Amino acid sequence: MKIAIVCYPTFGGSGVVATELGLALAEKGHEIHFITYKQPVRLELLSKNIHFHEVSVPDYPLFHYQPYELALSSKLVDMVKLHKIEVLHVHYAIPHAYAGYMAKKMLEEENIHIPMVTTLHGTDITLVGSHPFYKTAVTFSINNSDVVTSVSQSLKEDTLQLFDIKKEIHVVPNFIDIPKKINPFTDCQRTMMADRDERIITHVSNLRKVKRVKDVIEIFDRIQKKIPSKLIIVGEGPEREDCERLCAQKGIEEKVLFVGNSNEVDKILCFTDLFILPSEKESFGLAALEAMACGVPVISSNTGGLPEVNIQGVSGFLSEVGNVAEMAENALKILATEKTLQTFKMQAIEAAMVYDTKKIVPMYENLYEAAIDNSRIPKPQ
Ligand code: GMT
Repeated sequence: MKIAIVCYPTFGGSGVVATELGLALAEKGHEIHFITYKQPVRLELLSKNIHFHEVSVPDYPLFHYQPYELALSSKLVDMVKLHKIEVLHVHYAIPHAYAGYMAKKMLEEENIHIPMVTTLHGTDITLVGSHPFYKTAVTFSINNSDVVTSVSQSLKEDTLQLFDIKKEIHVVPNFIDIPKKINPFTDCQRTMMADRDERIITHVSNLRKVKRVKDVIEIFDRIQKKIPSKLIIVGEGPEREDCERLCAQKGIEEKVLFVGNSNEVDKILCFTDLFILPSEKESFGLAALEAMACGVPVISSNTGGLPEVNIQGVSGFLSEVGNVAEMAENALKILATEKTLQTFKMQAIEAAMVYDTKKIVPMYENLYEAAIDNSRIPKPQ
């Protein structure tokens, strides 16, 4: 199939999922066209089946806000015609589903019928999409997608509760290439990060309020009082400065490393003993799944889709949002002995296997095929 993928090219989870999906589909022989404003961070243009088309929005003094949706929908029309694209897959409803719908309509004028698959990722529904400023347009673009998917059962339920949805929502969970994750590094360079007797604890996110990064520090503070340990915080975002200040106030700044955005998350996970994700909201928690696939147990909140990924007492533990005392206690349980830690590490990998790329990507292929078949059937006037 010839598939166009629209996504955010940055470090966010939705862009990562879209890129990994495109790469997996290209490996299976599909022709993939990424259409976005910058080359996605995880995209390597080394395959004949992968194409990248940049959307540019020229500056103009009249524009207070740049009309990105307009430029994107025009680009989509041009690329669909030029490359004979058969299906459009937009990731993150805002504004991609809206721009995709406009492209579809423009193409219909020329008698080209292309189905649009919209994947809902989380904040496009829970934090941003349901805001009164966007809700009408988001509802419209979901209801006018040919196929709608959500990355977890929990996100499907949130969408049905927050919006007036007339479409079926298919749950297609996020995925991970497990064989690529298991022991990819022979030398983990652990000693560069911590002393031999220290445990390494990691958090990866875009350091926004919703991730509750201060809770990560509170939990770590309790852990480091009981066992020698280091905390690595990966990612950039608005909470970073406050969190650095909090570490200094607690006198633990020497034990906490803020490493910024990284393309080497797998390397960091390779020497990590425990992952912490105490988010306020989390539609799925791709970061937790990535950790588990690398054999790292997870301490998380029990919000949103996290209980679908992190299995209580198996791959780690879940607690109510904000219950840092219980999260720290559970972390100490996992780290108590080498034997317990190894058991949780093995169990984390096993739990991650449910979401292996090979199991999930065919779900998207089936939906594309059905959508293409359906778009060929003339609709009643
Ligand atoms: O919150 C983020 O980390 C970014 C955000 C995004 O859309 O890029 O992530 C959302 O989508 C991810 C991929 O489907 C999910 O794994 C995250 O749970 C989800 N974030 C939230 O719901 C807060």
